[in-house]
Amino acid sequence: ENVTPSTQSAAKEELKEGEDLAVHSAGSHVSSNDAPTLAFPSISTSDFQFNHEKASDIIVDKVQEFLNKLGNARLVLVDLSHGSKILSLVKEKAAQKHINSKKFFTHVGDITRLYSEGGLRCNVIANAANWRLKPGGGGVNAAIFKAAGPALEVATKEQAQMLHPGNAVAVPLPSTSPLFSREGITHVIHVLGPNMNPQRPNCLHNDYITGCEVLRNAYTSLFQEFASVVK
Ligand code: AR6
Repeated sequence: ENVTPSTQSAAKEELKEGEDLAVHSAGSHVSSNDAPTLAFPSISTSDFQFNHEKASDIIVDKVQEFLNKLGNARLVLVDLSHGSKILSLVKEKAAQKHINSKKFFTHVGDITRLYSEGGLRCNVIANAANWRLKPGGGGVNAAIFKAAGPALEVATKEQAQMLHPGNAVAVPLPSTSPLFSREGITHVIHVLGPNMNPQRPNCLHNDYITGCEVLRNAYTSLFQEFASVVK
């Protein structure tokens, strides 16, 4: 498996935290000494077909820029498999830049099961959304709307009807949502990234000058929304 010692120990630490939590505060997933944590998927690199090398540079740049501004908050890039190319690229580039691995790390698992299956406590998750902010469509968007139940669609409509590429919107999750009660997630931040897939709306047809700018804006907007949620 493609697991570095640092991610292994981070994972162990998370599991330990998870165990403590289960013993000491069953039912409540948030305790006062928790560092605010945002888990986010790699925006645009699957269904939207954005180049992984370019995306990984942008993720690491934006993480580095925002970690300083976010106090003790943690950022976690999540993907489903150990073979994830974007996770390995980001891990490698983050290490090269000596980014603090306690404040930024990668995690393999389902973003809708971070606590229940991964023992990782995150209070906010990001979604790689579509412009209509609608459920379904596959990928992480379908998974998050399904796991959150109808409450997320209702709560999303109260915040926004649509998104422009490069923008993000934070949605407070009603306590009736299983993502709240089971996983301890209080907000979902929808992010619309640049699209390079000709089968999807607003395709940029390989214009990576615009694409990179839009992806940078998307992460800026995501991390700003996270900052205002946890402030
Ligand atoms: N947990 C963690 N990561 C996941 C999960 C999951 N359950 N599911 C997918 N990923 P994508 P995009 C990873 O395609 O490229 C949707 O249909 C995946 O491996 O979800 O921005 C929307 O409605 C990849 O690394 O988003 C939009 O129309 C990352 O999440 C469109 O796709 C993003 O992959 C957005 O395309």
